[in-house]
Amino acid sequence: MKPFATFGVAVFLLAVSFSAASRADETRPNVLLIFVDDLNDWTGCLKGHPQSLTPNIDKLAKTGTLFSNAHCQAPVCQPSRSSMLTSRYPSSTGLYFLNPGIRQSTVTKNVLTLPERFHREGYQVLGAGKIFHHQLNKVIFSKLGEYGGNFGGFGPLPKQKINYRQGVRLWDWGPLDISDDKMPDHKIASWAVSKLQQKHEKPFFMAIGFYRPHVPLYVPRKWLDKFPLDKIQLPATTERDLGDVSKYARDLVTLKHIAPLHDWMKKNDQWQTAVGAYLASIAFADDCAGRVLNTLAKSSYRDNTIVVLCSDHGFHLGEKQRWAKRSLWEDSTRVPLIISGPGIKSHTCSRPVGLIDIYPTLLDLCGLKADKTHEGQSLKPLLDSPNMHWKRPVRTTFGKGNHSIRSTNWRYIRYVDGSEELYHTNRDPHEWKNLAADSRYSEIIREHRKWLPKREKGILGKNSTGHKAYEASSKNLK
Ligand SMILES: [Ca+2]
Ligand SMILES: [Ca+2]
Repeated sequence: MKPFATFGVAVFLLAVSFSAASRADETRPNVLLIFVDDLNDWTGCLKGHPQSLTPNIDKLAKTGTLFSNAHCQAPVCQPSRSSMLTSRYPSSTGLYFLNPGIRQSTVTKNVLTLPERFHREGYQVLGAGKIFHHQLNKVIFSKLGEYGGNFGGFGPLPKQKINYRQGVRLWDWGPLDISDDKMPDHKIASWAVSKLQQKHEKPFFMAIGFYRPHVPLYVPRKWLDKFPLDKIQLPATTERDLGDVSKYARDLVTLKHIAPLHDWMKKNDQWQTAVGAYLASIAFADDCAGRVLNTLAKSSYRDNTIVVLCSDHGFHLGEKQRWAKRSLWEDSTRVPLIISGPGIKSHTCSRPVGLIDIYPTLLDLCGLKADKTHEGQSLKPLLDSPNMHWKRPVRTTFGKGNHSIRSTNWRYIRYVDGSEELYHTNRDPHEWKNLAADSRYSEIIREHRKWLPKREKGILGKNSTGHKAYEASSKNLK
C-alpha cells in the first residue's frame, strides 16, 4: 500500500471512530428518577391494598420490570435516601437515623452521589422536590445543574389540625379545600413537565421527589372523596401479633415514637379516616407521577429514557398494632421499584433487591463504568432474566445491631440483644407467626445469619425519633 493511501485509511478510521464516539454520547439514554416519599406497597401492581388507586404507576409497571420483592436499606427517610444515593449500607456509613446527612459521615463525606456521578459523565442534571433529605437538594442540584425547588414541601397546612389535635404538627390527616395546582407535588410535576418539553443538548439525569403520601396526609378534598369512609377496608391484622417477638423488638417499635398509638386510632374511630387519607394521598401522588410520565411518553425522549420509580420505605397503618415506619417488618421495608426504558422487558421479578442497587444498575444501563466502592449490585441481569438464580438476599437495618434479611421466601430478623424472628413470607405474608424458636428451621436461620454485616459503624447523630427509640429500648436491656 502506498504511504498516502495508508494515511488516507488512518484518517478515515479516525473520522469513523470520532463520529461513533459522538454518536454514542448523543444516544446515551436519559434518566428520569421518580421518588415517592413514604409509599408502601399499596399500589395496584403490588396488591398491598385492594382499594389503592394508582393507574399511572401500574401502567409504568406494565411497560417495564416490576420488582415485587424490593426493600429499603433503612426504614427512615434520610438514611434510606443516603444509602440509595451512595450505594452504601447504613452499617457501613453510620447513617442509621434521621440525622446526620451524607456529608457528615467520614465514609460518604467525599463520595460522588448518584446525580454527581451523572454530572461527571457529562449529563445535564435536573432535580425538584425531595430526593436528598431537605437542604442538600438545593446545594447539590444547584451546583450540578438546576434545582426547581421544593415548592412548599409538606405544605400547605390548614389553620388548625383536623383529626389528630395532639402531637407533632406533621401528624394529621384530612381534606384541603384547595385545587390540585396549589399543592407542592403538583408544582413539582409541572416543573418536570416543562423540562421534558424543552430541547436538551446533552442527555439528562432528572430526579423528582414527591412529598405525599408522607404525613401530613392532607390532599384536596376530591381525592378523599374517591374513598368513602364506610367503604374503607382496613389492613389485615391479628390481635396480640407482637406476643411472639422479644420485649426488645416491641420496645424498639413502640417507645418514644411520634406517630399516634394504634389504640388511640381505634378508640377515636380514626383508623378508617387515616387509611382513607393515606389512600387518597397515594392516588394524588400517582396522578402527579402520571402527568410527568404522560409528558415523557409524548416527548422526543420517549424511546431513549430510563425511568426508575421507587419509594424510600414502607409504612404501617395499624399492622402489628402500630403506625408509620421505623420497623424491620415487611410493612416498613417493602417498596415499589419499577425500572422501564429502552430494551427493558415487561415482567415481574420476585428476587430480593434493594434501593442500594439502583445506583449500580443505572451506571450499567447507561454504559458507565461500575464503581467498585458501591455495596449494591446491578440489577441488569434480572431485567433480562427475572427468574435467574439470585444468591444475595436484601438487608434492612434499624440502628446498629438490628437487621432484617429478606430472601425470596423468608424474612429473618436479628436484634442487638440477640433475639430473632423468622417468617415464611410466602405462606405468612403478614408475618404473624414467628418461627425462630422452631428447631425445624434452624438451617434456614443459619443460612440467613450469614448475611448479617461483619462489622458495623457506630450510630452517628442524635435526638431523632429513631435515635430515641433505639436508646430507650437499649436502656431496658440493662
Ligand atoms: Ca420517607
Ligand atoms: Ca406475631
